Amino acid sequence: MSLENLGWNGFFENNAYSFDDPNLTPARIIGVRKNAFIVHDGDREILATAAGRLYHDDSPDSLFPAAGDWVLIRDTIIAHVLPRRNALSRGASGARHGRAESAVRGQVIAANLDTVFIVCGLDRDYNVRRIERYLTLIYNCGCSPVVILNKADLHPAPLDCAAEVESVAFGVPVFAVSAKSGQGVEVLRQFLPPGQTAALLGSSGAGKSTLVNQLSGAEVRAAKEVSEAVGKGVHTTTTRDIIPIPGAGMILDNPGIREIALWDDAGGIDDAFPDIQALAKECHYTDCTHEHEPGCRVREAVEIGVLKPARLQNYLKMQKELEFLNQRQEKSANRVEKERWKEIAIYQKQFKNKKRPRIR
Ligand SMILES: Nc1nc2c(ncn2[C@@H]2O[C@H](COP(=O)(O)OP(=O)(O)OP(=O)(O)O)[C@@H](O)[C@H]2O)c(=O)[nH]1
Ligand SMILES: [Mg+2]
Ligand SMILES: [Zn+2]
Repeated sequence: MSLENLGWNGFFENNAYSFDDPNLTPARIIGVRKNAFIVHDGDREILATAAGRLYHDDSPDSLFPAAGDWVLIRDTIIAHVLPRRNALSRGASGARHGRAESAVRGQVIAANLDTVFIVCGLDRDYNVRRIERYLTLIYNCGCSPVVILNKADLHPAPLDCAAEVESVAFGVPVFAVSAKSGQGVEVLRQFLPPGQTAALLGSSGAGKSTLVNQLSGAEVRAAKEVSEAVGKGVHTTTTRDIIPIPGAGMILDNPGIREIALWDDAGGIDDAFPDIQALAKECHYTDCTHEHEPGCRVREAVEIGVLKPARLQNYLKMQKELEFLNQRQEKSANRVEKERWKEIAIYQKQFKNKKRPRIR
């Protein structure tokens, strides 16, 4: 393994130069554990911890290490996280029920990705609306999606599903495969050239770890089994790990995702719904919400059967979520600003009190 095989390139090198410290070594985060990280420096794997400073520094430029990050280490300490090419983030779990503050924090699933595989089982897991949501999330993060419809062996007409997904995922490659038997898996290697990293996203049980095993030709990941004794799945993935595929790139196996909360609003929704976007341009009102206004081309398209009502509903739902998120982020920014002024006021008061000699 060399740094280049791990994905090191001029972009990261340029950023590393600025630190100009011979005691710092570049390494990539290939595994995330509870309070530690597994990093690879091109020669070996090292169990490392993040410098205390990284836990406390919440300035916008300060990054906390995530899977796929390039970092600078000093022995076993991660001293700096280098700027990211991209980062796959979602709303922090518990965002809806948690404190407002946690709601406006994103969770970085992984950084510096070349491809994101959306893995969807062709069993009860199959859901076109969820795929649309994944696409919005992935486009928002500036990553390239590929849809993998897994467990094709369990479905009577997997190609019909692939066609259905293609009709909502404009220009996105869609493949029906069986990770278990290996059928159709080989074509995925085109997205895994040496030095590139692909991440797997999908529900628990979709077959992500099975796919990693099939691609590596070895049982590198424990795949879920249903324990007869307890009737529950065991071996469900709980860690994020980047696995090198022999003779190819790297693949990041993630724990299954239950809820895909949108986080960024970087135009991903427009990329995921280019059909609605094009129709909306023709609506009578430029700020048409496509819900009740006259002269709405989007609703007309639904009426004449060109656009599926469920797709429009999904789009509007996500649109509202993003608006809500923007409002909360703005509110939180205002609060932070207010708190900063409060601190300044307290400081000024203390300063004033100090200057004045105390009279007993
Ligand atoms: N029939 C069939 N079963 C599959 C296929 N791929 C995976 N499975 C089974 O689906 C179950 C779940 O597979 P995993 O690979 O553990 O799923 P996962 O996505 O890694 O799940 P989490 O780690 O919980 O997120 C296992 O029992 C696999 O054997 C497939 O192509 N066909
Ligand atoms: Mg797994
Ligand atoms: Zn409209």
